[in-house]
Amino acid sequence: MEQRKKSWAEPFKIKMVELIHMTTREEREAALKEAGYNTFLLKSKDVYIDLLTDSGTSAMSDRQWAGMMMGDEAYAGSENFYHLEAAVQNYYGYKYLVPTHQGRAAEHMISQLWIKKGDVIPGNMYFTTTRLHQELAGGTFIDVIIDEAHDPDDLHPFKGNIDLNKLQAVIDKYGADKIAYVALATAVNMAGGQPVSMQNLKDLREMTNKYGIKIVHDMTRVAENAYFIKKREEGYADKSIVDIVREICSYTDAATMSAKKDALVNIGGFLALNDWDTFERARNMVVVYEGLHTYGGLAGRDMEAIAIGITESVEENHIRARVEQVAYLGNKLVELGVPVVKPIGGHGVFLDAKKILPHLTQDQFPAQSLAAALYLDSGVRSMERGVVSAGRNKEGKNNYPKLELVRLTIPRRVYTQAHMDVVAESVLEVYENREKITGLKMVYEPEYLRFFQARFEVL
Ligand code: PM9
Repeated sequence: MEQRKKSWAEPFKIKMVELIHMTTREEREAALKEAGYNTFLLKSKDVYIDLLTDSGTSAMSDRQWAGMMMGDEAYAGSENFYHLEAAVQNYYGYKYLVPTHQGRAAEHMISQLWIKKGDVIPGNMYFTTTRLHQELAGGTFIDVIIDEAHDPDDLHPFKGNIDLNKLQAVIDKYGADKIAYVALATAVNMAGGQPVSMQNLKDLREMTNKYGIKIVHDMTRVAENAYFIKKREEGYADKSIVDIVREICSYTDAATMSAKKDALVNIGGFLALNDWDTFERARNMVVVYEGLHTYGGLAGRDMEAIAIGITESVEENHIRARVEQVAYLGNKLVELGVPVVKPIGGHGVFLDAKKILPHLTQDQFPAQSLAAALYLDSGVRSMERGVVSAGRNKEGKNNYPKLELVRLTIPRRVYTQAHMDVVAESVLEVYENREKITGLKMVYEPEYLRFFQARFEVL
């Protein structure tokens, strides 16, 4: 007899709830105007379902909260640091750990340590904070992700892959000694949470070894990437997520981590290294910017929560429910005919604003406008991932990314399937009234990472 397909369900039950507030359309209109049509500037109290980000918004487990009570808040040598160090060594296989208050602090350190002025950093699509730190260190990011990643409709199963021909062209043009390192992200955020295949990682390692080029792994969502490898790549169906995660990390030399995502905590991150020399320099640097090398800007209790969160993040039932919940929303929107990035990624569903609002030029900020319209409709908060996020190039001109997206990011262990249904209904409502959506003009633009604080007015 053929085996019935088994549904996934959340591998937890709810012990405590946080009440959320529903607003009227008039209240949302006022709130949006006050926020300059930027969802980052909305007050949380004015948001109904918050899909701005999966960063620091996860629900911690009772085990993690119990761990918080075991915080050893000694200035130096906190017991929790050693628990975190052991978790990083055991689950990821990196030798040395420098804790940081969040991911971008680790990006700052590795950029300052490994990038010289005039260097280039090839990588699989830019990420906002990562590229900024590379530029502040005097480097230039070069995108070497496969072309399929820039096409929302392409169904390539590993749209996060690096195009080795593109990388070879960068090596030929600049020479290996001008390449600071390859910036490799797993579950590529700006591409829509798209994974990298293990084969691509192996090939990349072989190629970089030939030239003595290092690989820095942005492992912020490595467990989600591992889930896709298990599901889609030949030879991995029977391997555990733990083993797949370790194998991924084994092909890289260093890692930056925002523990606020995969690792299920509200704050924290780290730099992980394999070479002692860089570790010593990073350990010295962290005392300048973050705090002593055994806490790096974190409380002992925060490090304990991360250590426990790492173990939970690679549990099979957890990662399956996490990624499949995102797929549930994504597939629903596909069925409703709403243009989204396909295949559905690991941490969110990305609406294709270029396709939804073809009457707006990219200078009229279609994704920003769509995110504002969605909030107005239902109080669902999303994030622009298009021309505003892409910022300006070194000559001060706007970058125009091919992908102009609105990200519906799903926090881990926070919302139910019913919330996903409400989100889908609201997206459909906005989609059906898309002709009425007008563009925006930017009336305030901060110097760095403009998407966080820019203000807009309706055209
Ligand atoms: N990502 C996100 O919402 C936080 C706000 S947007 C900058 O997706 C990657 C792949 C990330 C990331 C943050 C960071 C920075 C590095 N790499 O926010 O500094 O997705 O902990 O991490 C956000 P921190």
